[in-house]
Amino acid sequence: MDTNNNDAALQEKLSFDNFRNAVLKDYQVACESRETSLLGRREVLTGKAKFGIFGDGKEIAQVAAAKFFKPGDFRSGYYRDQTFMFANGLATVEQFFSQLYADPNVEHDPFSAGRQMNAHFATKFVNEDGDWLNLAQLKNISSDIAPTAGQMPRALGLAYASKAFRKIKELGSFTNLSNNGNEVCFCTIGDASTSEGHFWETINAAGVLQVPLAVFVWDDGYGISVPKKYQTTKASISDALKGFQKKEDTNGIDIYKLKGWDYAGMCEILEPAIQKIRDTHTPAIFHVEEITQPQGHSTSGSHERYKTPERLEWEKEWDGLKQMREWVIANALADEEELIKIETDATQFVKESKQRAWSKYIEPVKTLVAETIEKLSALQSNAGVKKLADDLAALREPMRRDVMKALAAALDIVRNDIAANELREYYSKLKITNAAVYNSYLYNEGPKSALKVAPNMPVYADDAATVNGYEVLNKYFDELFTTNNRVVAFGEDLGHIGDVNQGFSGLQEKFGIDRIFDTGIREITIMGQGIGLALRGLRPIAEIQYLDYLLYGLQPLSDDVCTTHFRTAGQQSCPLIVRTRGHRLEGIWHSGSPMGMIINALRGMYVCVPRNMVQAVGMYNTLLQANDPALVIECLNGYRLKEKLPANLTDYTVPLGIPEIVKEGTDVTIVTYGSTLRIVLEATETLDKMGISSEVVDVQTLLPFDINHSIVASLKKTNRIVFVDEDVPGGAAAYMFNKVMEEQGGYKYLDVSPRTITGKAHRPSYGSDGDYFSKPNTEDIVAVIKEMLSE
Ligand SMILES: Cc1ncc(C[n+]2csc(CCOP(=O)(O)OP(=O)(O)O)c2C)c(N)n1
Ligand SMILES: [Mg+2]
Repeated sequence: MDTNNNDAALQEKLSFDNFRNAVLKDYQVACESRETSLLGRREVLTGKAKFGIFGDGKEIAQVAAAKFFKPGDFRSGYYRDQTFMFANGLATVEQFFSQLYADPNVEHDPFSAGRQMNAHFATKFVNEDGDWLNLAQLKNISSDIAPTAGQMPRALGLAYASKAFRKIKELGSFTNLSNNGNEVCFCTIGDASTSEGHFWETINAAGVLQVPLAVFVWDDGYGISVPKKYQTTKASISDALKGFQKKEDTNGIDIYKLKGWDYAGMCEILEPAIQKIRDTHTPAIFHVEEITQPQGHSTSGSHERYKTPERLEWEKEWDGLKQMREWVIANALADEEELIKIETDATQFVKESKQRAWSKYIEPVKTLVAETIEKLSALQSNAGVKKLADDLAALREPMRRDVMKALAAALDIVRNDIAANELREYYSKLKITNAAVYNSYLYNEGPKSALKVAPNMPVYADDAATVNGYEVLNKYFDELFTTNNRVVAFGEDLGHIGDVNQGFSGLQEKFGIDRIFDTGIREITIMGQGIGLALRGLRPIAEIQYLDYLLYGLQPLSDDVCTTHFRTAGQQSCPLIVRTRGHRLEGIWHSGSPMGMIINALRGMYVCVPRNMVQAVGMYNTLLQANDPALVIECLNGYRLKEKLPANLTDYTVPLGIPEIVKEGTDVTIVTYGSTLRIVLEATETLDKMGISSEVVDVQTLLPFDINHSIVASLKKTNRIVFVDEDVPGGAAAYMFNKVMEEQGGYKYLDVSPRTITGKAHRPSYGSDGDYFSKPNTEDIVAVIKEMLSE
């Protein structure tokens, strides 16, 4: 009896000690984080870093939230979350400063290798070979982006992936990627950013889909200087969202209000709430109110300009650190002395971390400067060079660009002097090293590069069937979903009816509603759903119903997908395939071909423009073997054209960046792609009859473009070239022109001036006549080429 009592007392003491220690650890992290903000701002104001944005004021809310972030979970957040990162052991203060200094060494700034502004975090998802790590056992941070609310669509997708893993039985074996879909996506957003459409689209989709999404709104009452009365209906996001509240017999979201300074209150609400999200996949929003921002928005301005003295006073009083400190004392968890020790230790720790980060950042640059000065000293006899070396040596905080500028200037002075040969070589070598540091990883460069997929020709049986274009796709997707469990496809009208052109007809019935499904009309979050699935190791094919509506989904692609690999220095990959259909059909919004816009906005994705469905399938196969994201634009008017059905549907590949000569000729090279190719071929029949022999090149992919420079080879033969597409003047035709003339040196082989033939600047008029007079037509092409031949 006695022993039992002792045990119970001991247990109680232990659990009290554990509790006390955990609280004090949280207070310590909060203090370190605050100190990081204060010191970080100073580093910017004294010129050691360019810009700084910090998480001061959110410390207490974030140590509370971090308690419930488990291995396997994901975060999709924004730049205020340093405390959450520190509390989870996913960032150190030293790493935080390394990023502030833009240290390009990925071991120092493991979030972005100096490529991102500070407080833009990430963890590693893929290894150097492009294989996914064991994400189910890691705490995962999808790489932050600066566009406000840009994290929302991705958050939906990361949460949605848990649902996919839980529902799709074929995914059961991917235990490295998910533990039965138990992973919650923690999403953070500022109060003002909830004004963005992205926020509303995401919340609505989450309420419909029922996914494990926990949205934290850090509400400090301002978006930079604009108060929430100008941002949000009723100046309260939780009040405005009330109609979304889930009830017993409805879908929807749970809504909680928290106070950002109330450590105990937040922990109490969050523990069961996060567990409910994990268990039931009911999304929730945590409106964290009464948050402060002691240093104002960022280093770019001061908040005294827009906050009243009363507000500033209130912020001091309700500072989370102060409140937590009082709570700790009031509950006798620590005494004044203990807390002062935590606070002074924090100050010291942050100072030392900062110093370590600075020396790690500056030492390699100083070494480079010393090496450069030594190289320059070989030419010391030249007074100009000597001055350059002296100036470089005098810089207290030199940068790599100072070295490059000094070297370029020195080489300019000494010109062809052979004594400068070594210097010239050194300069060239540094250019290459710097390019590797600053310009790499836009696409996968390792074994998972789409450009490394081996080409494999389609094979045709002797009695190969001739079928409609859509049937080629339909049979392909049928085989693909049978052989590749990681593929899911979704979009508007894609599930039940099998897409508006029947590519997926009958396949939902066969493969289930969780692998092939309909979505709401919400292109931004369809892209987000794809992003999240792709980041978590699946192979989503996300559909945009018509190319014209890609514009709605373009922001997540351009800002998020295209930069993922680059901004994480290759540590995250987003192998999303966006499928759409476009080019000419009818009317202003069903016939667009805004390829110039697309290829400019989507560097970082590949852009495939197959001329028919057999080519499209080969491109899908190529992409599915690699980790690069891509857009595939099928020809809207090609679904009912007849094509021969290959026998090796899921095996053959179309290599990216390799044009195909679809008709050989000697007088003129015509470069084109997509639907226009058929118009061009029609024109060449007329030209043939006139005795003009034309060579027609299908570029097949615009990104990448003709990587082996095969088009200039054709031009060498014909000495005449014309680029044809149905984009606006100066769009993708001008891009192809530039590639061949400048990059491939095509200008050297011209007998007559090169031409572009494009659509008109306006959107196409309706009907077949509208099409004829708006887009390039056969007669226009014939006329231009006749003119070229007579020059
Ligand atoms: C799409 C977009 N518009 C504008 C900006 C510039 N900007 C950066 S932060 C910010 C205010 C965000 O306020 P809030 O969401 O409340 O977050 P807080 O900084 O207050 O935590 C603005 C307007 C941006 N980054 N992205
Ligand atoms: Mg705000």
